[in-house]
Amino acid sequence: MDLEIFLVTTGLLVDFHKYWTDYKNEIGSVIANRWPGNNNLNILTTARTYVIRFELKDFADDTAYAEYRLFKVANEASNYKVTFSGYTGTAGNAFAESYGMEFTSRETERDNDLHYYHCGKGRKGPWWFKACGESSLNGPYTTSNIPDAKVIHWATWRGHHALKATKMKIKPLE
Ligand SMILES: [Ca+2]
Repeated sequence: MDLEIFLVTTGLLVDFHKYWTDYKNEIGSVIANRWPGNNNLNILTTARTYVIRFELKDFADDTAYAEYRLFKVANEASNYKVTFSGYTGTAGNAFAESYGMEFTSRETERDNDLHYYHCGKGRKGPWWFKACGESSLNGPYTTSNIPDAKVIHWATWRGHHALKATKMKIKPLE
């Protein structure tokens, strides 16, 4: 089975700096700039065992990836806590910081990260932040390689420099 595309950020079609209920449900289209909904991710990853792969492209069109097994998103009562295991890839293990973290979105009452700061608000895009962590793929899209922790980034690969395109893909393990 081909990998199912989970999130694509390759342009400015969708503003991902949205609220808890937006992320709970689907954002964007199936074709591009999409978040499938945290409830859907919980249902999918509870029913079967999934692999997740992050595919990244910088503004020189270089690419890298990071892959994890046993990707699971907990239910809303657990604030969509994310767990996974292992790491393989070429982009570095930036997502390790997010292990066991709950989802944080922009509202004050949805600050579920471990920083005194509100990472979802400060980084302008919801994510499984820790304090705040080395990855952020729902941040503001930019058209050049600017260095800024608020942009879409994967710190173990290109530091806090903006990425041109990202994809998150999942597929059942078996
Ligand atoms: Ca916080």
